[in-house]
Amino acid sequence: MRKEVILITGANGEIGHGLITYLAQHCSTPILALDVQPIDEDIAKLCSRFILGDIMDQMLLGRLVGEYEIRTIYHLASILSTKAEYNPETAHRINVEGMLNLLRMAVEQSQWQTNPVKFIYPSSIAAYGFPNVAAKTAAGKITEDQWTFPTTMYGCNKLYCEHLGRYYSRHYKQLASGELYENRVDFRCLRFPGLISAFTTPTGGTSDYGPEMLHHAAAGEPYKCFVRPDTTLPFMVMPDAVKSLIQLEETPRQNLSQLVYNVTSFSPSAQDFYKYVLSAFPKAEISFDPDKKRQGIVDSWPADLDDSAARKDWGWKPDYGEKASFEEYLIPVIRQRYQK
Ligand code: AKB
Repeated sequence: MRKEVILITGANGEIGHGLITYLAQHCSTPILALDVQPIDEDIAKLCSRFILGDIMDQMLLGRLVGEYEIRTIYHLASILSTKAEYNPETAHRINVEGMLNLLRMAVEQSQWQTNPVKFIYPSSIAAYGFPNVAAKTAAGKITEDQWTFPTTMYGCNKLYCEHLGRYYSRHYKQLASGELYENRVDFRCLRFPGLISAFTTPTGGTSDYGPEMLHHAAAGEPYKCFVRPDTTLPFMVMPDAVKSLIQLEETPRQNLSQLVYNVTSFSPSAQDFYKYVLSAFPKAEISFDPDKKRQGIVDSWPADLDDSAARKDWGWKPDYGEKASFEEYLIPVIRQRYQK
């Protein structure tokens, strides 16, 4: 008998930490964690097994199909927007070919099971692209199908991977005879805003200025913010990001009218971040030193998202608005962590 598991790729990343912590407390299905980096001890102990391995390794993924009955895949592994610009072709291989490997594995798994494998994929605001700040400001809240003209390799990868998910769930090998590929894969995708965790710091992203400002201030380190004070992006704290992943996974398929959903919570400017950080850490040394090129990426991303489809179809609502995110989650938890 193969063992039933939930597979999490990119398990040692920011979302992986939050998701594994939640699942270990609330879900009885064992967690199989995969990452190219060794996993932190505190989450390793919450997993049934950790594999130090690469999503590009098809032999490894093939062996997992033989060994496990994978019910749900959270495919979190990805090269983020800033890092991807330093080596776009490598990022493309990891983000797109890695996704293909996982989708192929999910279809293969689904053929052995009564229900298709649920494939949960975090996409991003990077899938959008505005030509300039004026267009971004004029657009305000945008729906899933507006302004999908990404300017970064990461954004192009995310948008294309959303399409791959749709292809693998609805059209994979559509010319095959009989019912061989009827039971394909149950693909479900969230477009996340910038995420902020009180426990981990992001690496390689462009929405990183928000969380970096906060963590540097708490650690007593000076910070130069690489965007202008008026720069605005949508954000969400990690507990809400995890909540949205779980809620989307649990929603009956028939309630989902689309494959890709925006989710968001609040849209602070970098100046708003600065104010919250300074009120909690009055001695923080924060300055603004915009980097023209990274600023350009942030200016191409929306200031706000219309997440009404998620609210309507599966009752999405964040627990933390702007004030609660800072005052009830980020600041108290971060303060406690850095005091230790
Ligand atoms: C990044 O900045 O690359 C990510 C994202 C917005 O998806 N945090």
